[in-house]
Amino acid sequence: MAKKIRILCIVGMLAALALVVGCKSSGGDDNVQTETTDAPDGERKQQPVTPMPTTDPAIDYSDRDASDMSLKDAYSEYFPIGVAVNSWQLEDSTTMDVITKDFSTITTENEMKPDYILDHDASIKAEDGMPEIATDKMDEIMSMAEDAGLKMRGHTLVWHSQTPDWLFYEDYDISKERVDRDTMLKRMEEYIKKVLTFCKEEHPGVVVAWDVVNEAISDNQGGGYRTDSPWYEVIGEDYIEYAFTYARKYAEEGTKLFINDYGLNGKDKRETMYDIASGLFERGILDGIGMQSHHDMGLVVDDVETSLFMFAQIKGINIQLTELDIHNNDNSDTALAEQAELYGNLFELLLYMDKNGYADITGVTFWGLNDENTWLTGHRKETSYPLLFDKDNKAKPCYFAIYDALKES
Ligand code: 9MR
Repeated sequence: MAKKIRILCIVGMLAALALVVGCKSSGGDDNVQTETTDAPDGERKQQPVTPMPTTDPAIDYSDRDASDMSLKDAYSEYFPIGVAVNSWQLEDSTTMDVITKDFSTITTENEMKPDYILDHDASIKAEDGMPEIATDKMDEIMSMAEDAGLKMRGHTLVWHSQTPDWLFYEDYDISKERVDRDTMLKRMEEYIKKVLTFCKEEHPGVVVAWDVVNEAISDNQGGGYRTDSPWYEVIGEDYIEYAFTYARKYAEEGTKLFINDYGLNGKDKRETMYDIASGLFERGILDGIGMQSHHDMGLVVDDVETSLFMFAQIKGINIQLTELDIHNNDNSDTALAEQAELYGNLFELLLYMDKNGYADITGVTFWGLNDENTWLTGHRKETSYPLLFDKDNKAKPCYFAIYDALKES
């Protein structure tokens, strides 16, 4: 019954979105790094949406046992379930058992970012003046993934952060001038070529998706490009197009190429993302939109729905939740039950969209394995309990709620 009403609402919503997708966002930039789950200006969706069936927060999950359960198996019909990891976790056999039981893909939380891959000394010495990469760590991680039967999301090639400053300077020396656009484009191409060729030749079939460009959209009102990225400053706004052109040229056939960002449930970033992604998708150089999905307990699942419907207007585009977590500073049973309800509702939405063909959801990755190892505790400067497992890798209520979402939808 609720779903019938929902379908009627969807028809209305699609019509409203058809109007909205014509909107253009303008420029602007700033350095805000935090996720916004709501539209910054309090904007809400164009049509009221029927509330989804919710996971009952009163359910007592304490007697549930996750030992015979597997999220990746339970969701295998719909989309892969992934987790962000660090290499030390892959080296630890107990942790690896936890990872392989519930997840089929991994993303390196840091170790495949330019800061970790680019080799300054070797780049300075390179006779052709092009950037050199160090592949040992990457090789190790990809071998461990391969041995464990895990696929990988590559994260990330072109980003304003965790990319060494020297990459943008003459002779890789920050006391000199920034290089010109043409030199930077050559450096970009060479970097992308070296990383993707290594993946393709040394570990074929392991990396199934890449976040080619990360966080290119401004947090400013109006959205537009993040103009304080060194990539933007040296190359100009078409750096995104070039990055995807090179990535497509050198990536293994079948690797899905994503543009990835946070705060995509806010109107301005959502619309800018739609504009950028639709152009690149039409040209065949982009396959999908990565919605990072760093939420907090104020998550409004309806806002996610609005974004999914808008992005899915780009017919055939993949949508992945690439860095999912829900910040929660309270480890009480009540707070964990509320968090479980949010996670449950979110997954009911994802299943609903995917099952009915309203959006092609091709993966959901959690940004960390357990509450002990979350970036949020440092970032928020308070202990955070955002993930599926507690510090002892015991499944939390949200784990069971995500499982139960399969029954609800
Ligand atoms: O989780 C990552 C953390 O360990 C790093 O210190 C941080 C540095 O910026 O990056 C974190 O991962 C980010 C991801 O690469 C891109 N989206 C936002 C993530 C959280 O900041």
